[in-house]
Order: sequence, then C-alpha cells, then structure tokens
Amino acid sequence: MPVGCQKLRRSVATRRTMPSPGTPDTGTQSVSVPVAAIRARTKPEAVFAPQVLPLLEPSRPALLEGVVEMHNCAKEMGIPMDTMRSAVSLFKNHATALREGNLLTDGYLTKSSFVSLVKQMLNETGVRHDAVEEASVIDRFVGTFMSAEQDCKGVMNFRDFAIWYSSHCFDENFLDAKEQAMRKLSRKLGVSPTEIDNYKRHFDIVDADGSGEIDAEEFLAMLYKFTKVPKDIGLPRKYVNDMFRAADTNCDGSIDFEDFVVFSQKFLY
Ligand SMILES: [Ca+2]
Ligand SMILES: [Ca+2]
Repeated sequence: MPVGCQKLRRSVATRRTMPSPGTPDTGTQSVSVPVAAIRARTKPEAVFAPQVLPLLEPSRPALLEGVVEMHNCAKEMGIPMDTMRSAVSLFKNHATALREGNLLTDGYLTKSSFVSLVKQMLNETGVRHDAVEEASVIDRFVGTFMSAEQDCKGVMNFRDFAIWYSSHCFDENFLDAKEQAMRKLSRKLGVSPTEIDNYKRHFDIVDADGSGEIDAEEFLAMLYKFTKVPKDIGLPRKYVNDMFRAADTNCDGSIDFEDFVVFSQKFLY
C-alpha cells in the first residue's frame, strides 16, 4: 500500500478513536486532524480547479500570478475573456516588468512602448496608411493614453491598459480592411453600421456564386424572389432591364455592394 494511503488510514483511524465529550480518556494517543485538512491532502487538485486556472503550473508561480490577475481583471472589469486575452498578449509584447515574469502585476507601458503597441494594432488591420495619416492616428491614441493612466506617473499598468483596450479595440482604426470599408460606406450612404451588415447578408445571398458582384442572372433571380411572380408567368423583359439599369449605376454589367444598398433602399426594403 502506498505510504500516503497508510498515513491517511492511520489519520482517519485516529479520529475514530478520539473520545467523545464526557467519555473518559482510555489513554489512546490521538491527534485531532480537521476534515478539511484531510481533504486537502487527499485532493490537492481541488485547491486550483483546472477549469478556473487552465494554465496553472505549480512550479511556475510567476505564470500563476499573471493568470490569476488576468481572470481577476476580467471579472472585476466585466471584460470578456477573448478581449482580455488579446489585451494580455499585446501588453506582454510591449510592457516592461519591475520583476521578471510578473508583467501583469508589476509591468507598465511607457508612452513610447504604448506607441509601439498602437503601431502593432494598426499593422494587424492590414490597412496601410501613409506616414502623416499614421502619425495623426497615433497622436490621437497617445491622447487617450494620458487620460487612461490613472496615477499620473506617465506609465500605464496592466489594469489601466485593460480598460483602455476594452474601450478602444473596436475603434474603426483597429478594424480590418473589410470592416473599415463597411464603416466608410456606412457614413457615405448615411446608413447605420448595423443596417449595412444586414444589407451585406442579403447581398451575399443574392450573389450566389460569391463573386462579390451581382450579375444579370443573379439579379433576375432576386427580382422573382421579391416580386413573388411565378417563373412560369415571367417578368416583362423591359421591367427587368429597367430595374437592372437603375441598379447598375456605372453601367459595367454587374451590381456591386454599394449599388445594391442604394437600389435596395429605393426599391426593395
Ligand atoms: Ca455574383
Ligand atoms: Ca456596376
């Protein structure tokens, strides 16, 4: 029998032989061991449940400290874990730690490391800016850095950064190229981003071959669907051609997404 099991058995047996109140002590040598202590010895994994701390490795206390801090911040600040993980990844890339390995509890961003971090976020969008444009965007975010660092020491700790990140990660400048194009179109047409998303879902259904354009055949199928005219009765050719010309504003024989939104606002929705 393993030594640990023998000890446990002795320990439990010891509790069973302890005299109850009022019972004369028979001389049995016994030591009171709290049940919780026995459970802690027999179930060490219960101290840190894997589902709570999935990255826990007892031999790496610095990592544990960081993981606990990440979970605490997410819970206290109401930040979704996906967002928090992205914040952690960025912070670890650019922050400096007072003590090695404890970036989340002792690390900080200076203004220059914050600028590097913002540049990384801009690069990851895939959108290329010229130097003047990029400097302007960075200047704007440096302004938010000044107001985000709570203790006015000129550096941002992880908690400051987590709050900053959760409120700025959906800024248009940090969206990918497609999403930024959608936001620009939304402003150009005076349509809300939510409506633009809805139009895009309809457009993708009509664009059956996924070419990114609606051709004459796809357009005809769309008209049948919206007019609910049975195909065996058929739509008048002149009506179909007039509608297609109304939608195809640049007369290149197909309808792009912007044309589709304008046409839909006039004729479909
Ligand atoms: Ca198509
Ligand atoms: Ca066109």
